[in-house]
Amino acid sequence: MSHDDRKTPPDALRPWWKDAVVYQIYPRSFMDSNGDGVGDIPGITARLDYLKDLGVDVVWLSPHFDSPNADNGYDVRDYRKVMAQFGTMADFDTMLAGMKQRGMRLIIDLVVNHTSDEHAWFVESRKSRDNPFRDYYIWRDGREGGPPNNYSAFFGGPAWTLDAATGQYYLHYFAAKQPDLNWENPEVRAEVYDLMRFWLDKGVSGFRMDVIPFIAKQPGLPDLTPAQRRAPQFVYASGPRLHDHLREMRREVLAHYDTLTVGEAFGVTPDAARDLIDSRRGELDLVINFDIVRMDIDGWRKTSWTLPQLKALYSQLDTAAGPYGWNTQFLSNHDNPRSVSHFGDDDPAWVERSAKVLNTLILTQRGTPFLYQGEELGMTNYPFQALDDFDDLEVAGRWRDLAGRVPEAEYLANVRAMGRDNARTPMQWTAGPQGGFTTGAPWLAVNPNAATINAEDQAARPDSVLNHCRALIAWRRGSADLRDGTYEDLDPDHEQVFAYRRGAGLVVVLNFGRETVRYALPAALGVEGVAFGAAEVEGQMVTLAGWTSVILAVRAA
Ligand code: TEU
Repeated sequence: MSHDDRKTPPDALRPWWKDAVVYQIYPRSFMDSNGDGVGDIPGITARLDYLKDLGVDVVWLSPHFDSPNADNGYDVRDYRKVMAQFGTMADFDTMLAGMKQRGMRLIIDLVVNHTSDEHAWFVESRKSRDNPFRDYYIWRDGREGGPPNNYSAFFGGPAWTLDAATGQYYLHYFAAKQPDLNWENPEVRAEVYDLMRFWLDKGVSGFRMDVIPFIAKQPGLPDLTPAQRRAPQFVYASGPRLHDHLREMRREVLAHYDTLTVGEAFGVTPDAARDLIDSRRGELDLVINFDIVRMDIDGWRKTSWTLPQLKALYSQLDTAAGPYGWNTQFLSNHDNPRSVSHFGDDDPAWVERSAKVLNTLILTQRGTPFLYQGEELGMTNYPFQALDDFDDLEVAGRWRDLAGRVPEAEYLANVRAMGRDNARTPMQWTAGPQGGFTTGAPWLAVNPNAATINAEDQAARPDSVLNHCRALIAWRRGSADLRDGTYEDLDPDHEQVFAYRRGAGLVVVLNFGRETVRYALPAALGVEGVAFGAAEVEGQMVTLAGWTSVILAVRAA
């Protein structure tokens, strides 16, 4: 019997997460229930019906653990404790129960490349060279009065900090307050597996794994070459022991539960990602690939992108996943600008239409869609005026490296476009004070456009971005072609139209510009009519108004 490589397994064997729609919550900015200006877990619980109504199957919750918040929770002080600002463990249990009642699952953020420097392990580790926890982290002697090698940290400066107490340096790929764990130490791995079981036993359905490819370090930690220094993530993500660690984690923990694991694959090319998500290898289920969201960034500089380049990336990712892999589909998250400002048109006259086009793209590509909070409303970047308006440590950290070499106005223009705080401004629930996010003073300013872009208004308007998302998610459930059909780009070179076939029966056509386009579909496809959306169709000719999209039913002629 011949085997068709493009077929995914029959339904009974099909993992639930292939058909799921995932929604990311950044808890600090989602909903504040107690007026302290910081989002919290009871706030999430209060909005579960909103998520259910939208059609969300899985929530990915950014870190909710006890943390001194050097990096908003991506610096964990205690993995078994809930961040006090977010509530209590009882609040967490109530939230999880509420999700289960509504048929939703929860995945949490596993941040185990590094801990906070305030984690008990590091507090011990730095005490003396012979402390039992010394080997939980990566300590080295300096070299010629400086750090052990030339690694740089993502948030500025070297990736090594000298600790006066013992005269050695510790490694941190991110901030000095985020020391990297030593995954070569079996005790560290056992601790991580244990904390994973703690949360799985509570009923969470898996993990989004923060910079997981970075856990395996390069043997001997050799210096980076000048070329590698421009993008050290590719070196940090390719330590030889990564696959061993992930397979051990699967054997020890994940194989005993029904989970979804999605690895943040910063520094992993689509081809290298293939092994991580190959279902025969038992490593990860999905990865978050950076090629699309970082297609127009070079270091800290925003460059440009074109539609043909974007299309090439979608095809490349689809091919790279191969028959045994499955992709994630997303255009933003808490580390990237708002998708409508990045890939759409956030001019007030076009923001709604272009947000609908982008959400259609996310929800109709082959793979599991991930929506980031506010994306279902078309929330935009924030009009930052000065470097001081940013809270993110990355903005100040990189500026320390660049000041004096780069004009401040130039740096500001780049972080305005690409800075992470664009995505972290509070969720816009209403047109009222502080967008209905808090009754107090928000930790980060609410976008002034909450007056016109907010959930309350959009819930009441049938043609809103929110209702478009909701309808498409519901429609997608009934479409095997959208959930599982093959992907084929029908016109890779077109500068304004993105047209692709999904399975045998559907073609998606997206207009990425303000001008109306008349677009002819290939003669070999018989157009049967509009399946979802609205457009004028005459024979092979589709007329799409500026920033609109349509899904057509087709048959091979
Ligand atoms: O981010 C990984 C990461 O390296 C980048 O996305 C990062 O945000 C930076 O812009 C690189 O220049 C993950 C988390 O998603 C991020 O929020 C954390 O700050 C980071 O890891 C450290 O835990």
